[in-house]
Amino acid sequence: MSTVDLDAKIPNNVGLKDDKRLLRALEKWQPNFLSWWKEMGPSDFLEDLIYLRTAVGVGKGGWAHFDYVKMPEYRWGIFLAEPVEGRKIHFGDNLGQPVWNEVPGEFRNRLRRLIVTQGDTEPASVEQQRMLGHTCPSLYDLRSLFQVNVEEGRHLWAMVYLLHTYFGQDGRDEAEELLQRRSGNPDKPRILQAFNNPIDTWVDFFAFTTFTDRDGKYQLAALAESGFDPLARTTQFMLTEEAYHMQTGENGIGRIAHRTAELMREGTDPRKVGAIPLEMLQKYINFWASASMDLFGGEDSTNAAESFGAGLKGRYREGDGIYKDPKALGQTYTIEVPNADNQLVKQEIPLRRAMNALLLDAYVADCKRIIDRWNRDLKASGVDFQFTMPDKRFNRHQGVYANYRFDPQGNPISEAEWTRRCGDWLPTQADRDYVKACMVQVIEPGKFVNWIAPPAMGVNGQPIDFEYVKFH
Ligand code: BYC
Ligand code: FE
Ligand code: FE
Repeated sequence: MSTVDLDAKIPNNVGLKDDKRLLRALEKWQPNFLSWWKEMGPSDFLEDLIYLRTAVGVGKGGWAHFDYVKMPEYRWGIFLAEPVEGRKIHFGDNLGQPVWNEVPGEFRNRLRRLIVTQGDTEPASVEQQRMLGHTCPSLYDLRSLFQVNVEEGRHLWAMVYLLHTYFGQDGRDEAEELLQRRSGNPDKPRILQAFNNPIDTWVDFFAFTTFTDRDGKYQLAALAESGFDPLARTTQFMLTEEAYHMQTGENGIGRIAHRTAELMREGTDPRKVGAIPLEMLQKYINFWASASMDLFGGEDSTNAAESFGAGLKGRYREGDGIYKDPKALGQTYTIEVPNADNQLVKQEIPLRRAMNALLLDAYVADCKRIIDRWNRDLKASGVDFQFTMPDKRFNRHQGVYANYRFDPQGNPISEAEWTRRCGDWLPTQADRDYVKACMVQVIEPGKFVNWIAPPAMGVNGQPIDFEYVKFH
């Protein structure tokens, strides 16, 4: 049982105080992280007191600690889930061997790449969201934003811990570069495209936390199966934080739709009162869902095959014994790819090469469940509108559909039709201008801007009109 050292300069449950070299390296990185936070984290609000939860343990109840904190004083720590005695690699070519507690030499580059890619998304999202505080729809939502932001900061710490501990000088260099790249900067962009897209409205934020943080859930879940045990244990703990981010998104979009439905039922045109029309919300769903599907990489991927074969990245819930063959050999996966006439033709690929496609399928099914929940509420509101999840072929820039055009139902279409219709499917500049104009800051406790309904309940048993942020 690893004990949690909460009083250390870097709170942790990895026995940092007994590893002086590692401790020194991380303590050297810490001020750089803080400078990055002050420069690229939430713009302003650094002196304000935010009602935040902080991890104080990795077991049940480890998240129960809430207090007012200034963001730069948040206790970013290093927490790994408890090790499982005698854990074995449970998929791929090394099936049945004991898990690794050191980096296996032959997989070093691949592993580092996975960790760096994961790590890069965390600060990227904080950068993308840094201006949102100025237009928050309520104090409740402002707190949620900052909760998500500090936890993404902790996710960066989680990956930097692995880089510093297991990858020597290369790892320390990579950790430094994680603080150098900048979301949307053409000279030093973040690694994955969705993390270079601007998030300058709360509609983007809620769609991002619904769809992009949910990619986070699936990627982390696949890494939590890893035969490299420190990665598995780190990502397992990160998943407990991810749940809150996705909930923020689901509730946010749900509350926007609820408010619009309420207005429509009264016979008010949402556009006349600064609310978000449902068709417009659907376009933001289409945009962020498709951008997030790109984060799964190509459907047919030798990278994915090798990561699976090596035992570095498993399938979703691989450890629950839901797959027949833990080696995934001798099976195929059918993808449909367009031919020269833009007709979809079936093609069989070895299952191992389809690991990204399998993870994407699980993700899409999950997204559909969220959309169903929004739709149930719309139905109950008596409004004749239902959201849809865009097909996995729609608006893709990675993978087998990247160079073709499809409508949101996944039917192949011509370039001309795409040009004619894409403004019906994705936010236009006019839509973005309209949504931006709706973003006005509301910070009186218990008050909400006109385009969003209040949540069903407050945070940590507090009332909805609680002072979630105390301004200095
Ligand atoms: N953008 O074999 P392929 C989160 C590259 S989100 C740019 O098809 P692979 C979070 C790829 O690198 C979760 N490049 O795919 C959410 C490769 O380049 P090379 C983040 C892309 O490698 C919200 C080439 O294309 N975690 O945590 O199997 C807020 C061919 O790639 C993209 C991870 O991503 C793209 N979208 O899979 C905060 C997990 N897609 O090698 C945080 C770690 C592919 O030819 N990463 N490429 O030069 C991975 O597992 C894999 O890197 C990917 C790509 C799944 C991303
Ligand atoms: Fe994260
Ligand atoms: Fe997240």
